[in-house]
Amino acid sequence: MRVLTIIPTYNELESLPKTLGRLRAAVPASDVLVVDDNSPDGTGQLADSIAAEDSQVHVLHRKGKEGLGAAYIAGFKWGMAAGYDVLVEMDADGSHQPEQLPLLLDAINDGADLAMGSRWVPGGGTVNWPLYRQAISRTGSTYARIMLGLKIKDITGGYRAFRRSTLEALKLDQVESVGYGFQVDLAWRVAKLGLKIVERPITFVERELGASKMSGNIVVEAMINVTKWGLAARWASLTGKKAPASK
Ligand SMILES: Nc1nc2c(ncn2[C@@H]2O[C@H](COP(=O)(O)OP(=O)(O)OP(=O)(O)O)[C@@H](O)[C@H]2O)c(=O)[nH]1
Ligand SMILES: [Mg+2]
Repeated sequence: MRVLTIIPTYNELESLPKTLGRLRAAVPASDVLVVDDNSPDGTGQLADSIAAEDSQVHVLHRKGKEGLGAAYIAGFKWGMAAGYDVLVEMDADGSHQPEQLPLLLDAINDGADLAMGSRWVPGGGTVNWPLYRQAISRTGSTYARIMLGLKIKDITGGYRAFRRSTLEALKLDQVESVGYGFQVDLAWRVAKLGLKIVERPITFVERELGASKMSGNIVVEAMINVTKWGLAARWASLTGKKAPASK
């Protein structure tokens, strides 16, 4: 299994080298693709200098900040074109511990089409994450679970491993959401295809360095989309037709 771990970055100058070092030590077999949106702090150049020393590290430079979702889609396409079998999503800020990546890869080996790191299953959790962030995450996941009729406990989480065939089956060009909405969107699309989704407990650690890019708008976008998708799915099952607004 050829594994590519994709790390999107925007101003992660302090965090990126630590995360990369930990990842290369924890899962040496995984290649890495840093997808940088022309970070003003020079993260892209730093990634280039690390890549120059390590042939398993690659860098994709994008013109400007277009959001997490667009960065991942560009990274997935790069990885699929390069022939990887498993594509991993991992934040640069240390929240997704590289040492826990084998848990997700094991789940893929055991037959999962999508393995999701989960804070909200037994054994999972968070470290130094403010209570209000935990509350937003739990409430958002519960709302999405009910609205979309899914069993996934942590649907906004962004530590995931996709089997290549899963990404091939998705229409990546139709995914427009950013931030948390992007993660929910992908999980919802995988679930609708009837593919096998497995959650594995992870411990999510609050970032120690750099600034968060999370915003109220991202949360609102995700809630509005989940409501739209949930209503469209209900409409479809009631009428046997696709709802006019569904994608
Ligand atoms: N390429 C790219 N990366 C991004 C963009 N926005 C966020 N990221 C990266 O995506 C990852 C997650 O972003 P964070 O700011 O940590 O967002 P978060 O994890 O939701 O928020 P915190 O929990 O507060 O850290 C980090 O590695 C960011 O650098 C973007 O527009 N482009
Ligand atoms: Mg973060």
